[in-house]
Amino acid sequence: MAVLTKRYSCLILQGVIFLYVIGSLVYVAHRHFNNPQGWNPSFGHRRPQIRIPYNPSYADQPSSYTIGPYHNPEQMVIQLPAPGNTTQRVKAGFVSLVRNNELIGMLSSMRDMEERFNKKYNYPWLFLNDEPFTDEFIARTSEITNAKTYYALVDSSMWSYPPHINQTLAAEGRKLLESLPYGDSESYRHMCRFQSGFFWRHPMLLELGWEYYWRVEPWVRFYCELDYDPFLYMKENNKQYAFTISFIEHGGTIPTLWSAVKEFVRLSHSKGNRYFSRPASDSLYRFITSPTAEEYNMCHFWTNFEIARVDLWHTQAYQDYFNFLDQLGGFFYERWGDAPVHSIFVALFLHKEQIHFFNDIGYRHAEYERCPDQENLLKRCYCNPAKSIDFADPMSCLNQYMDAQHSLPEEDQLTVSDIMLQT
Ligand SMILES: Nc1nc2c(ncn2[C@@H]2O[C@H](COP(=O)(O)OP(=O)(O)OP(=O)(O)O)[C@@H](O)[C@H]2O)c(=O)[nH]1
Ligand SMILES: [Mg+2]
Repeated sequence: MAVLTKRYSCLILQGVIFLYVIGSLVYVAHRHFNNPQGWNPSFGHRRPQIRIPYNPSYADQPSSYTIGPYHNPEQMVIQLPAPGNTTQRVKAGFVSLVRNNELIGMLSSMRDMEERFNKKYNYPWLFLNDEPFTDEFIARTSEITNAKTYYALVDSSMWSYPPHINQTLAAEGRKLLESLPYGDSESYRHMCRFQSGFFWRHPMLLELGWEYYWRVEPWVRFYCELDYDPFLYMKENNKQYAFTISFIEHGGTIPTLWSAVKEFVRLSHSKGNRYFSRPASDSLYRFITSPTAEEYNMCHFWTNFEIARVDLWHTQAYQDYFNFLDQLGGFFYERWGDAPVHSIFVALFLHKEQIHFFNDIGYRHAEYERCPDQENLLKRCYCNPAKSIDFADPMSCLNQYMDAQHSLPEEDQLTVSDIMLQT
């Protein structure tokens, strides 16, 4: 019996040793194959893992770049500020009108903005909504940034039918345009009217006292590393308005906008308000119309990306312009968009040098994107210039923009008003 017990103990011990050896071999092999570089044969120790950081700043920010179109002998050279000035700040921030159910899209846009630019600058975010933001929206959007976040309600004084609007006519207008994008949408019309006439005087924005804002929408992309501050760039270069995509509007949504603008110029003139008395050659009016201003060519800057001075919209000229358009009711009877409303105004009102094209901020909204094709910029971007809406694209108005920036024809010696009043 004693002999038998001894033999079994010996067998069990041998089995344990066998399993231990096999187990050790499997463990060592597993670590080796899963981590061939990190494993160190001096048993039990691991070399610190060598991680090659994914470093997108593989090229330094260039000091300048040149914008085509290549057939245009007067290409535009843009000087960029030196990188790394992250101490000086402008009173500015991001503003987003957004719905609770667009939270994920908003986080996605914020993530890009924070990664490409704002983690170095920490400009605050202001979120606006015609309904109260949910706790989840507030928690998640404030978690994703180190910057301050503000949340404010847009009340019915800025988001409802003004008393002069005939709502039966407005409903008929929606029916007529139902085949066009958002043609039958009531909320889209409130949104466009708000973005045209109200966000810049929202009480929260006024309280923040920002000089400049950058409009950001959910589900947009920012593709390029930014080592300078676009707000500071605009301030130091006396820029009032900036865009990155210029586009041809669907004319069906704004059939009477151009005649309304002309009527506004006529009326203001008759009252002695010469808002557009700048020589036409100094303005960007050729971006939006022909030399004689007969028709609107439908070119506009996409406002889903917009960096501008808040007080541009506080000028008497813009307030009178907006009030006039609002009285006519085209935001509801037709479907006037904030993009053509803003673009027409800045093209007629500003000096063309006060308008800036941010070619170096790669950007995507819906299915369209802008990606710089200059080699020194592209090395800092995550986009494909072959997909960019560019000079060759019939939907783009970059050619009109560049031509308007350079054109100095004879007739442009007239003032903007002179031209608008002559037809
Ligand atoms: N709070 C709120 N925000 C809205 C409403 N409608 C639109 N927005 C916001 O207003 C901005 C513009 O609306 P979009 O629906 O993106 O309009 P769009 O850019 O012309 O159209 P898309 O090509 O579909 O993006 C976005 O930031 C939206 O989140 C609304 O009813 N309530
Ligand atoms: Mg959008």
